[in-house]
Amino acid sequence: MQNNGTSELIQSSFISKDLKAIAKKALDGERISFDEGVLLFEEGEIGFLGALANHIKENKHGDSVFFNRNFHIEPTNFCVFDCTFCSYSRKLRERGDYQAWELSEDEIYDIIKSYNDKPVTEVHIVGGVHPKMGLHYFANLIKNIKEIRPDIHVKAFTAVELEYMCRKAKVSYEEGLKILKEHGQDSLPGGGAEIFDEELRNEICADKCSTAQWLEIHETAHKVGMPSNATMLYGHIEKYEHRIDHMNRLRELQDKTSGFNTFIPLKFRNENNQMSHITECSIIEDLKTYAVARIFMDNFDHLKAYWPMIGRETTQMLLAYGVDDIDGTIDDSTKIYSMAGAEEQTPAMTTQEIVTLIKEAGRHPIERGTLYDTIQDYSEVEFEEERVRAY
Ligand code: V47
Ligand code: SF4
Repeated sequence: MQNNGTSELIQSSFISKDLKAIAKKALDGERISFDEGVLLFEEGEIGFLGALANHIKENKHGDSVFFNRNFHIEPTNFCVFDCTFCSYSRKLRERGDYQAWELSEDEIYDIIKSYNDKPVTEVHIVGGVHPKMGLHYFANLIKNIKEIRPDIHVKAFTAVELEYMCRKAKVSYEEGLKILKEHGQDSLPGGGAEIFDEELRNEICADKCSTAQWLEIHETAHKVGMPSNATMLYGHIEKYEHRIDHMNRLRELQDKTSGFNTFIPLKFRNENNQMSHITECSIIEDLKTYAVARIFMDNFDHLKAYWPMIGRETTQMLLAYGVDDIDGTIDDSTKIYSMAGAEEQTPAMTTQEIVTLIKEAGRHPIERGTLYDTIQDYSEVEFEEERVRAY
């Protein structure tokens, strides 16, 4: 089925023969190749890419846009690694810095308890890699969190944290992940992927888990029954072929395991880090990156725009470029992007605000669980006090 003018795309005289051939493939549900992905970046203008990506998105999900009610816990921002794009971490020697923290176990439980009367369904736990917080500490932490809040989905620990935990505890990834699963961890977030090209990875995050380790940890998680997400850090020193290479490696792993829930491109933000000399990419580049991701990653069901990182208005626009998910209410519980210069200094949206944001873009808001089970369809829900905006 072709809609929203997509059939005209393959007839337009402004579009090259090669792009038309790619559009036809994508519209027929055929997978596009590495070189075709690169060509989309190089030659596709945003109207063309948006129409194609939107067609694919609507075939998968109609005009639904998913969000969840969640909050983050970041146990610490002390980190043994030194990623050049990171604005968030501090070295242990910087103890006392006003922007450094390490939460005690009780502080973490108090955060969980503070949500006791709130209808959140997910807690996202990630942080810096602290040498004293190991596998058994975190396993016990998750067990206690689940005792306080048995119904909550625990999405925790990037592959970077997991690689370090397993290495220090001298267990295989499979053993480590099984221990965490037995203690109540439900899934893995997508962080730490950055950019898979080994040469670039060596330039921006040389000392943390390698590409091969990131992929192996996610493959193992899928094998032991823990689904996961995948991210890509874009808009820094990478070129288009590196973005396609990154997406291609994920597409190949997804063919093998079907364990990824969603793909999340993350725009590099340049404040307060060792890469501040790099200018942030344009909004056009954001739209292109999401659209090409939607077209290229045919075996990923969902494409997420993480609004605290990219901003609310760009998020709304991305709903026409293949995005079907905008993460959650967050509740001012993450510091990763505010410290890197994102507009959202205290990211939090009420359910009403997130629903309004989606409705303003002409879409149907659906509250989901972490694994995309529908919790509530908000398309017909009227809030007592609708926000009014003068246009
Ligand atoms: O891996 C760090 C990124 C990631 C910067 O799975 C930066 O649902 C831009 O992965 N500019 C961690 N990005 C966050 C993450 C995530 C976020 C939301 C949802 C999910 C999910 C996962 O943040 C890191 C890195 O790629 N990051 N610094 C920066 N200056
Ligand atoms: Fe540490 Fe993660 Fe920051 Fe890298 S991105 S320095 S692993 S907190």
